[in-house]
Amino acid sequence: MASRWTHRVRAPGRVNLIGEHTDYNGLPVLPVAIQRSVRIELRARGDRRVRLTNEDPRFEPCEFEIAADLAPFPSGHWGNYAKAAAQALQRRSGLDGGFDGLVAGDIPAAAGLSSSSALVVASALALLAANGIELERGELMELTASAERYVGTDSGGMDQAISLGGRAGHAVRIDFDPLRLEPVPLPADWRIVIANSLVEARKSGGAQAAYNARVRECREALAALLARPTALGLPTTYRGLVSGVQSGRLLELAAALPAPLSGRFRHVVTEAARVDEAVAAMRAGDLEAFGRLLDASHASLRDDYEVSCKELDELVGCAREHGAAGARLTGAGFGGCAVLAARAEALPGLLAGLAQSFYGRRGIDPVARDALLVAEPSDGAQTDRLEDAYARVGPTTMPLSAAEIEDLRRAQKLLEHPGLAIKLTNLIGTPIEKGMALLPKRASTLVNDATTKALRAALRLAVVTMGKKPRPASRATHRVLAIGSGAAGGFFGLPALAIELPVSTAIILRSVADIARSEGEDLSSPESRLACIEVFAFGGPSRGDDAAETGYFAVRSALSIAVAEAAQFIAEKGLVEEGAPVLVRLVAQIASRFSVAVSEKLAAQAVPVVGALGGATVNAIFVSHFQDMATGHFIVRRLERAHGFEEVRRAYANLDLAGSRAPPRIGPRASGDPPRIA
Ligand code: NG1
Repeated sequence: MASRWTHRVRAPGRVNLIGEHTDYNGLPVLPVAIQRSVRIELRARGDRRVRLTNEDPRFEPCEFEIAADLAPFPSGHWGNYAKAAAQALQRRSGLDGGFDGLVAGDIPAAAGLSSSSALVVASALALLAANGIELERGELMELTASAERYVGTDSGGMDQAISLGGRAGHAVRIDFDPLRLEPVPLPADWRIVIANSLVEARKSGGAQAAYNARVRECREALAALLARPTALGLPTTYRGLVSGVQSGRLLELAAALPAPLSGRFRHVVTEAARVDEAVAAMRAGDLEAFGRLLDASHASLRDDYEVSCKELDELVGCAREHGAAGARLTGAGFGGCAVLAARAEALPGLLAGLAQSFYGRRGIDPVARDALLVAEPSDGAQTDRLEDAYARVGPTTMPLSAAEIEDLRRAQKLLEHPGLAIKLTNLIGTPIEKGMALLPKRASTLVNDATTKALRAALRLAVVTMGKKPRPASRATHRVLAIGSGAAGGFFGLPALAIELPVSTAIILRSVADIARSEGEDLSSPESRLACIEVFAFGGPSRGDDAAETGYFAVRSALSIAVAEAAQFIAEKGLVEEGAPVLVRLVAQIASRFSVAVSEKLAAQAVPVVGALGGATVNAIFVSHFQDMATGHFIVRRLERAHGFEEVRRAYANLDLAGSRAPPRIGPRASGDPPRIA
C-alpha cells in the first residue's frame, strides 16, 4: 500500500421492530441498529475521483468523478450507492476532493436489513472525512435519505436515520417532519432474533417496483379519502389523521375506499398506533404485549399491505411455534428477513426449532447460510481518524507487530496446510481414497455415530473437569497415550472405533486444553472451553461442504452462533441439560466436520500394510494434526485478544493473499448468490 488509510468509517444496518411502511407516510418507526455494518477505510485524493475496491471479490472495483449530476452505473451496481451520496453532498457542499476506499461489509444483502442505506451513509461519511467537512447528524440523516432516492426507490427516511442515530442497548423511535429520535432501552431479558427467509428482495429488481407502487397507493388512498364529501374538516396528512381522529372512525374511512387502497390505508393507520403501543410495552417490559403487536403487524402486512410471501408467513409461524413471543416480516418485505422477539431463556429452543423446522425442511444449514442472527442493538455510524481510533480504544485495534505477523503466519501454516488426508496419504503411500474403498458400507453411519458420541463426551469433559491451573503444554505425553489407544484400535478396525474414538478424543482434548493454557486462555470461562471443542472442526471439509468453506475463518464463522449460544447456555445452566437443543446443535455441527477426519483415519488404518503398529502411527498423525490445529487456533485467539477479531481476520486474509494458496473464504456467506446490494 503506497500510503496509509487515514480514516475508517462504519455504518450499521438495522432491523425494524415495528412501524413498517410508515416512514414515507410521515409516521413513526421503531428500528434497532445492529452489529452488522458497512465499513470503509479511506484516504483523500488530490483530485475529485472516488475509487472503491471491495474486500468481497464478488463486487468489482469501481470509480467515478464527483459531480452534481452523476450518470448511474447499470441498475443494481453497488457503486450507485456511493454515487448517490457523492451527488447529494456535491449539491449541498461542493466537494473539493474524492477518496480511495476499501469497502467491507457483513450485512446480508437484499434481506431487508438496510445494507444499501448503510453503504450510502458510509460513503457520505467517507466523503465528509476526505473533505474535512462536518455536518450536523440530523441534517446528514435527511440528506442521505433523499440521496438514496438516486437509485430509484421512493423510500422514507428510517434506514439512514437509524444507521446514523442508533444507540447500543436501545431501539430508537423515529418520528418524521421534523425528524426526532427517542432511544427506548431494550429490556435486559428480551432477545431480538433476525431470521432470513432466504428469499431475495432485491430493490434493484421487482421489489423496487412493488415498493414504489405501495408508496403511490398510500398517496392515492389519502387523496381519494379527502376527495369524499364526508371528509370535510378532516386533517389532510396521515400524521394529522392518526393523531386527530379516533381509530374506529379511521377504520370506517378505510372501509369506504376501494381495494387495494382500503387495505393500504388501514395498514398504515393501524401500524402507526401499534408503534405507540409497542414503545409503551417495551418501556413496561411487557414482552407478551409487544409480541402480540408484532403478530398483528405481520397479519396487516400480509393481508392489507400484501408485502409478505409464503416463506415469510411460514417462518413467522415456525417462530411462534418454537417460543417467540411474536414475529413479523421486517423491512420492505417481498422476501428478506423476519424479526422475532423472545425471552432470553427461550432463545436456544427458538434457534434450534427454526434450524430443524423452517431450515431443516429445506435442507439448509442456517449457520452456514448466515440466516440466523441474534441482534445486538448497536451505536450508530462513526468516523475515526485512524491514529485517533487506535489511541481511543487502546491496543484492541492496533495493527499487529512484525513478530505477531510471524506468529500469525505460523498459525496459518498449521491451520491451512496440508490437510489430514495428505498427511495420511504420505504415511501409507497410497491415496486415501483407496482406503476409503476398503471400508464397508455401514462405515459412514458408524463413524457419524461414534463421532457424535465422542464429541458429546468431550464436551462433558471440557465443561465439567477442565481446571484452570496453567501448566506447560506437553504434546509428547499426550501423543504417546494416543498411540497406545491407536495400537489397540488398529487390531480391531471398525468395530473398535466406538471404544477407541472417545479415548483418542479425550486425549486430544486434554492436549488441546494444555495448548490453550499455554497461549493464555482462561479455561474457567465456558467460551474458552468451547474454543477447545471447536478445534475438532478444523483442518478439513465437512460432509457436503464445497471447498470454499474449509478455510479456518470460514469454519469459525459457520460455528460462531452455535458456539456463542452454547457458551451462554453453559454459563447460565452448566451442563445440567446435555440434551438441550443448543448443545446438540453445536455437537452436530462440529461432528459433521470431525467425522471427515475420522473417516480418513479409519481409511488409512484399513489399508493392509498398516497393521497394529501402523495403526498407532496413523493415530499419532491424527493426534498431532489436531494439536497443530489447536496451536494455530489459540495463537489466533491470543492475537484477537490483543487486537480485536476484525484486525486479526484481515491480517490473516492478507497473509493468504501474499501466499501461494487461494485465500480461504472469509465471512459467513456461503450461498453462492450473485453479489448485489438490496
Ligand atoms: P428496506 O427493508 O431496507 O428495503 C425500505 C425503505 C424504508 C422503509 C421500509 C419499509 C429503503 C432504502 N428503505 O427498507 O425507508 O420504507 O422499506 O418500512 O428503501
